[in-house]
Amino acid sequence: MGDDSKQMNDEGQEQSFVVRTVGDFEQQILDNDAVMREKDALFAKDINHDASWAVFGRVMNWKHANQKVMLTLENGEAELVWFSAEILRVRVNSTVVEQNLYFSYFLQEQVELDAVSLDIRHDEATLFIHVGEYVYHIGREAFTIQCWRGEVLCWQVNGFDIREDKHAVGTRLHLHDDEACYGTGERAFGLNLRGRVLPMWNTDPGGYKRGDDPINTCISFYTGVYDDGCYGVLWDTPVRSLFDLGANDSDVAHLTGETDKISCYFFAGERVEDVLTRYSQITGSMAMPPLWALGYHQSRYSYMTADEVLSVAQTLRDKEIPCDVIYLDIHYLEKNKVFTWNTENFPDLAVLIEKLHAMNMKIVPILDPGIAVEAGYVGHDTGIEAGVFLTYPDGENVAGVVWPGLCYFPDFTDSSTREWWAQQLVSLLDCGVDGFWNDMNEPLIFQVDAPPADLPDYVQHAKEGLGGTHLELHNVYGTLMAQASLKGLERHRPDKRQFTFTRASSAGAQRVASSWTGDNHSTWDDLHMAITTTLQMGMSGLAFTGSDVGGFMGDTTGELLTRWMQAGAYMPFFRNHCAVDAINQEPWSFGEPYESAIRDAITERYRLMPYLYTAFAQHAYYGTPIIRPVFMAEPDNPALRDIDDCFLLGDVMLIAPVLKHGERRRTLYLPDGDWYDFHTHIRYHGGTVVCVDAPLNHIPVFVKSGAVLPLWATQQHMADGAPETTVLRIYTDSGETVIYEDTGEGLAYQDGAYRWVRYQTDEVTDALTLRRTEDGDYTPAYKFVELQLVGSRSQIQRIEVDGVSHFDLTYRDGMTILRVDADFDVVGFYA
Ligand code: MIG
Repeated sequence: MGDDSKQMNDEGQEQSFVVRTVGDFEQQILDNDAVMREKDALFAKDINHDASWAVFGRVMNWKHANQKVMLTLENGEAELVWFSAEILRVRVNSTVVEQNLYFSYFLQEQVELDAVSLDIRHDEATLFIHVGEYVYHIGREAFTIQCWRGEVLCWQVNGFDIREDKHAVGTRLHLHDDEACYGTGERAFGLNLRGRVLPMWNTDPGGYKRGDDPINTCISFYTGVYDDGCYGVLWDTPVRSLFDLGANDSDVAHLTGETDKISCYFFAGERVEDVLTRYSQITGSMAMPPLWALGYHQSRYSYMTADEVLSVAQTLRDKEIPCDVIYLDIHYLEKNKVFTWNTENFPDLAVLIEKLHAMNMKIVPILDPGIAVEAGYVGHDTGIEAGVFLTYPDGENVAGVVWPGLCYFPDFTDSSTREWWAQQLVSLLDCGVDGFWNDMNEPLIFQVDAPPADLPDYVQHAKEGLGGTHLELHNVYGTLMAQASLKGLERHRPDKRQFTFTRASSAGAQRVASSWTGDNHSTWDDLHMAITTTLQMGMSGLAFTGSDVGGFMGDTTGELLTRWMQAGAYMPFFRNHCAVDAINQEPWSFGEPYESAIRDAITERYRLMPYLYTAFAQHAYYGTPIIRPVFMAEPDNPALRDIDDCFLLGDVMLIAPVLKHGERRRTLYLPDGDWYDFHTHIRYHGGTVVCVDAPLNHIPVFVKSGAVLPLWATQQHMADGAPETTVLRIYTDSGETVIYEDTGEGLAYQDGAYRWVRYQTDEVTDALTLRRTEDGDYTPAYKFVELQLVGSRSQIQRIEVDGVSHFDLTYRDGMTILRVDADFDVVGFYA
């Protein structure tokens, strides 16, 4: 393949992957195509998507039991269940269906009901269901639901409807005039999705550009934000669906799915954070990742030999560029076949990994789902024997061409298939790999001279014994593959935290994997999109996400790489990765001044680790995104809802990446309140547009006044956890910051070994008080903290720590500095 790809490279980067690789596979694809056309003739259904729609009609009857209300409708039935006052599940179907047909992969296994009581009143036209502070109005003439808290927050126009052929259902929701819409997974658009039609169908476009849609991960959940509040809707089915968020009718969101029944969840809330927390109560949360997963990751397609892997790792160490993880892309495999490796180029995988581990470097290999149709190959033989592959309705295995050539595809919707997959990973795990990278799992198959294709809708899935079609289950394929890989890891090292990430996924995937935003390009606009797509994934419940830093397809430049590394250093998943034919983009590839600027950016991330880790914990415990749209800092300002060229990291930082070639100043809107420049300590008034310096060696970063930032000493990797001393950088003003701490590895946090430390600052004339309180059952190893006070209005002369005065203060870079015991209660700074 190596030579082929070189030659193809000469044809230019505009060509997509798949076209360039077809030479290898063309005949196989054509032969297989003929088979697929035959199956189509037998099994493809002719569906008239233009058939007319009907509503479910009048409420004929209702019953009430505990937290549930059952409605008999003119054209079907509905069931309403309140999981809390703010979370309502509605199920609607045209005929009485078995409840297990609502089995959902999106939900966490145990969804707890808050005990709430329903107080139901009614008049001729409406049922009024009082739950806590909310009143839900159910229209009786035409079944519709409205949610009120004082005023109406969210309502259905037309209730639910069903297409007459019973092959599609839908619901229409009112969109407020000023409403902005977020979520729905990865979208190569701007942040606010109002006015778009968004297909729910995981798709690999073979390299995407702005406007391509859908792409690899679609999540059928959106949040509407408007002046008086917000709400979220989870369309709880992976079936091929469409979210029209005000495109056809500007004040209506029309959600439709190709099924005859629907279950959906409505989440009410005052703030976006509330809606996302409630969403995570239903769909589950991310487990705390190992600290090393928050480090810098170095990848490319592919490091070709064990020696190359070692030399990249060694160069990172020699150049003191912090890094925790290095990657093996498909060239480590024997002829691209998953579960094998190329023993010529990787003669002893276990020894390679031992050497990397000795350098405190982790290693993560790629996994592709396609299993080569080749007798004698372990994946094939064991898979056939265990009967794990997807089939046509006639029982024949479905085949398609991907990297190993003609392949079968495991049916990950079967627990025994996931078991089989986990088992096949043991040999890799025994060599010491530290995590898994799940690729190609939309899933897709190659075509000749065309973008990748999907498996046919009528392909059969086990769906945990319930049975289902690919139309219904395509969108959970990626998540379930990641779940199977996770199972392999958990089995092998049950006491550790796990790291897996995936290209395709779905609602709830945060329970099993993190993700990356697929095959972008090395352009400035893609750097901008990296922010948007990562923000959007955070608004979709899957916040541990990042882009291929530097860009995947095409050649990056020193400046673009530097700016992307600087932005990526503040994003959740921080991995540099590029395509097989792209020029090298390791941190040193472009020499100075880029190399130093990149080293500084990565080093800064490692210094910020305890703060970054807190943002991860907020996601794990509360479903709050790790990086957040700027409007969340000033939710009442409707003008901010489209901003996606800056982002918030955690509660108190704002990042303004440079997104243009040659730019050395950056203009941005700084939200209300005062902010300090993280690099210069200059204080700015927010609530206005500012323009600040953005030299090549850093991008603008702001810290909210009154905040306390924990910082660690520079480290080259996370293997040693927290250093002995932590810095607390205090930004003069009054405010509050919360910091999360635990062991950084291992599962003790699940038994309560963690704590939240609250730092409260109060500024009065000539003095600032810092109060520290902690909540939780964990004591970290560090014994001291170095207090660094930024921005004091007059020279600090004395610092009082729990009643004891200190005059031996250090002054550096405009900061007043003192080392104190880590468990202080109150510190006073006095002029
Ligand atoms: O068809 O494994 O998105 O990150 O380097 C390409 C090779 C297959 C696509 C992934 C990319 C990876 C590449 N893969």
